[in-house]
Amino acid sequence: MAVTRHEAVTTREAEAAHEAVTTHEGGNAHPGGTAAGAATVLDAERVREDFPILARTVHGRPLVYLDSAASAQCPRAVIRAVEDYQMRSHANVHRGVHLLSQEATAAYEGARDRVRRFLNARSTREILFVRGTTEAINLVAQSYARPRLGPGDEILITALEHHANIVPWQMVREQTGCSLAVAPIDLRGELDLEAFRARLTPRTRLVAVAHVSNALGTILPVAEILSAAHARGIPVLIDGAQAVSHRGIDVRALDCDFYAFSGHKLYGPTGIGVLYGRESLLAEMPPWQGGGDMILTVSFERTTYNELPWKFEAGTPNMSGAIGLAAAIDYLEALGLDAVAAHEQRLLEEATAELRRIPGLTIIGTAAHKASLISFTLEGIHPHDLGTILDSEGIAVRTGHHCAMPVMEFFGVPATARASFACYNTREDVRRLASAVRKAREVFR
Ligand code: C6P
Repeated sequence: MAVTRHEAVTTREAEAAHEAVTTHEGGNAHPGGTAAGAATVLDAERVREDFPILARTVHGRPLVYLDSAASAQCPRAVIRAVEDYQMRSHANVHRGVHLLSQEATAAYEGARDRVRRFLNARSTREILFVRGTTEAINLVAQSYARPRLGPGDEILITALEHHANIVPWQMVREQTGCSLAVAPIDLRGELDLEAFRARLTPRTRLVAVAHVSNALGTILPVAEILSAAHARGIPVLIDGAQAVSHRGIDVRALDCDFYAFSGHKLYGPTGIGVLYGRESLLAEMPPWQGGGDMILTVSFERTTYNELPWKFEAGTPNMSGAIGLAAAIDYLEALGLDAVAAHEQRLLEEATAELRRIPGLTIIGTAAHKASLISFTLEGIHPHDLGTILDSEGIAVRTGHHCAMPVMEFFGVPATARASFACYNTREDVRRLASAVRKAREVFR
């Protein structure tokens, strides 16, 4: 049966991924984490072989892909899982009695359980498939915040949020008359935790914060944020778009209320993402979109809604996306999140040191705890021009405001160039980035 075949494909690829990790001190490499006391080292050259796109050239040069914070590349395991589903089992889910529909349903719901295990959620009722982080946050805004909030109520965010964690709350503000409070950051790009705590008031009804800033790399102290908010009985949404590929997320240990992420930043397909929600909260929330699949019964007088999680999934869902996402999680856990994180942190340190040596280069975002991305400016060169020169060298970085215009305003820059590092990047990539930036500097002198 095709469902079994999916499993066979992902398991085989996951085993291959496993070989890319060597374990020292005699321990075994554990998917999803490192055995206590064992240090795993990722063989990035071997990992690269799993990502077909990395073999291509750009403008005649071997590709150096440093834009994984925007969208990470897909390993062959993900491409194959999607292809296999489309070639063998594709049909609409939850609807048909025919075999293909049953296989598609089993694979789609199996993917939901894979995400549940990845996040260590209690139940698949807490795992909603959405288009991505943006849609997840909009769902909470419209279904949790909008019906509850009114004038006098406040939503608290931070000054380093992505637009996806600002604009949905502004829309709720317009719809309900509530207000939006913003906790400040400092010049390193770190959240001022004392100021954050001071902004929690009896009016605060919801806190929404990034786990990792996409523009600065800052890792936020989410445990402290959660305990401060929960001490006042305030629920917390965490925007995990930039966190999930770099660290294991345990929603039960975190005790967060909502956690949002996108598949395409986790080596999965685009158009699929996840909202984790605490079941007691989701159960009380009305559906936010109406249509097929989210109902139990419909008459012209009255509709009754489906159970969780389907109450929040109106219409035909993204089956192949969910299946691809599950394969991406298999792949990443077989590499080992600890091994990947350690590898990326080494690259971050090396790249930071290399770039700091370049005259006129300023790193924007120097928090003590950073995920593996570096935002920077180069004196006398607009980041877009810099990006174009790097592209001509085969190096893909993102340039612009990174959908975080308030962050750019805070640091007084129109834009930055951003290099982000993933499991498949190497020291050679860092070396080529630094040498291309130096070359750009010469061009504009
Ligand atoms: N950041 C980046 O290059 P979507 O587009 O829904 O998958 O994710 C939105 C989003 C939300 N929060 C954070 C922290 C993010 O980084 C992103 C996406 C990309 O930084 C594209 S702007």
